[in-house]
Amino acid sequence: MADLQGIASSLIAGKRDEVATKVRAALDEGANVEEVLNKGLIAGMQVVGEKFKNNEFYVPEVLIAARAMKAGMEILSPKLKDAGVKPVATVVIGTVKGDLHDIGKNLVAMMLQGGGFEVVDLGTDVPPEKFVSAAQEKGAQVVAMSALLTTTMPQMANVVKAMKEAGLGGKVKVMIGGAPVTQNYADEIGADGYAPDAASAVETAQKLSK
Ligand code: B1M
Repeated sequence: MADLQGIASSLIAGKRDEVATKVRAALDEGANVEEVLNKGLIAGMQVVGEKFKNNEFYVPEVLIAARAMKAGMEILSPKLKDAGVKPVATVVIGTVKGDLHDIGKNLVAMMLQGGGFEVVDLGTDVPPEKFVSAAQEKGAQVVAMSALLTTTMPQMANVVKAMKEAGLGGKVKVMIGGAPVTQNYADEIGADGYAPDAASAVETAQKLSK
């Protein structure tokens, strides 16, 4: 039987080569591609998220685990496409205009990928119109924004406004986060969701894309 638990354990330990070897072995043994993703990689990333939330893991451990996840995904992605496995939903993510902080945003993107989402990462300093056009082009269900500066937070409101003007209001959900951002602020600007950390961001995105 394929060692799916072993894939998860190697991912949690951040062992990139081990994850790749075990994913290949599982596929060679005829394991179902979706099962390798869900019970191996995603299951492992879920544990990483929980540990991060509980302060048992810090940013470096998450980044190393995410790198191991990526190694597994590189092998699995073409097979998933062949098998017609659809992502949970598509999320367009970026750090808002004027803001160059991307460590937290990258963590959120990685955790979302780990949660089975297709993630379109627009990078940093992303103007409202770029969020809008990417959401339209990619047929995204969620637009996710990060801001680390109190001076760039208002850009989030500008994106919400631009999305409404483009007719995406209510159709494409908006979630926001970043150190100075709060649930109150999300309510104030009419965002659909807020998450305080990368692991909770996956839960929020799951709720919003249902
Ligand atoms: Co800057 N910086 N920085 N900085 N920087 C802060 C944010 C600051 C708090 C430092 C301080 O003064 N104490 C301060 C902001 C003050 C404020 O506005 N309240 C600040 C400032 C002022 C600046 C500059 C203006 C400094 C200057 O030039 N005078 C300048 C601005 C540049 C710009 O953006 N235009 C600047 C520049 C930089 C660097 C380039 C040097 C570098 C960024 C490198 C990079 O990101 N590639 C940097 C850094 C590293 C920091 C600190 C030290 C660390 C930020 C970080 O990466 N944290 C930061 C001080 C601090 O926080 N201790 C600071 C780790 C990261 C994992 O956490 O990003 O909060 P965080 O992400 C978390 C959650 O917030 C959440 O999940 C993540 C994981 O749990 N989250 C989301 C984030 N996005 C989310 C989205 C979601 C959901 C959850 O849904 C969509």
